[in-house]
Amino acid sequence: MYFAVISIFPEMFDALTQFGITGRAISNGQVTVEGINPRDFTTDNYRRVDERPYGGGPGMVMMAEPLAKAIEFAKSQAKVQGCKVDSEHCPVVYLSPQGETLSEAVVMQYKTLDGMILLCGRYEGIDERLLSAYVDAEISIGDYVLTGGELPAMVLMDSVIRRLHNVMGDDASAEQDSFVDGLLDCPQYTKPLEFAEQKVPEVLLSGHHANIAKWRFVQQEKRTQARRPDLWQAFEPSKEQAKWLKNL
Ligand code: 4GO
Repeated sequence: MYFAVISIFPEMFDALTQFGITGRAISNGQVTVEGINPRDFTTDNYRRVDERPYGGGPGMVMMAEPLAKAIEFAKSQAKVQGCKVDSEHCPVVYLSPQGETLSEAVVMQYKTLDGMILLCGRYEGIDERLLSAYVDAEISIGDYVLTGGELPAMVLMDSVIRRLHNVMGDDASAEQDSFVDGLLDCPQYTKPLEFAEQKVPEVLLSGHHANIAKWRFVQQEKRTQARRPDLWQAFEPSKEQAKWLKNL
């Protein structure tokens, strides 16, 4: 999968590309990340990408033209990388608080793409005409404001990359975590057997796989009811889970 990141701070993406599972997915060649700096597409001596807003007010706005050139370059690179370059196969995605909130459902859609071109704003944001002419989708990672779109872009990339086939060490582990079946995760335990006067639950030492599966599901149910009643309301249990719930 190909990711172009358009950012005046492309080095920030080292945090994603140099470490852990995402770093390995890139070394393996399963994922390609290319930083594209809109400053490289300016024509003035100062390499300016921002200007004062029409209508006045505080702060600066990113100008359309360097970003348009950066996006056009990103599209040519996406094609070199084997992407079909259209909004269906390799969309231009703008990270902003005005976007659709990222969820595991959105991630599952995005993981099927050839690639994406991620547009990271700074300052007060980007000239609206650039957005209406070039942006296919707008994503938010939550209801708060950040100083730039780079961290949200990395959040989106991480959530998509870990869902790609063969990226996680254990294929099952990506299937097990929170939200995949619509519930929060169960508690996890490892060595030692006792810590801070708390023992590991006996059932996890029993080797009885059916009992362990049931216990874990009941823990998920308890947690989800207590912490996320909205998720519990929407949850549809499997046949086996329905049976476990009846026997509580
Ligand atoms: C995205 C971008 C928050 C998000 C951003 C978010 N803040 N909640 N800031 O996903 C344009 C200039 C937006 C700074 C950017």
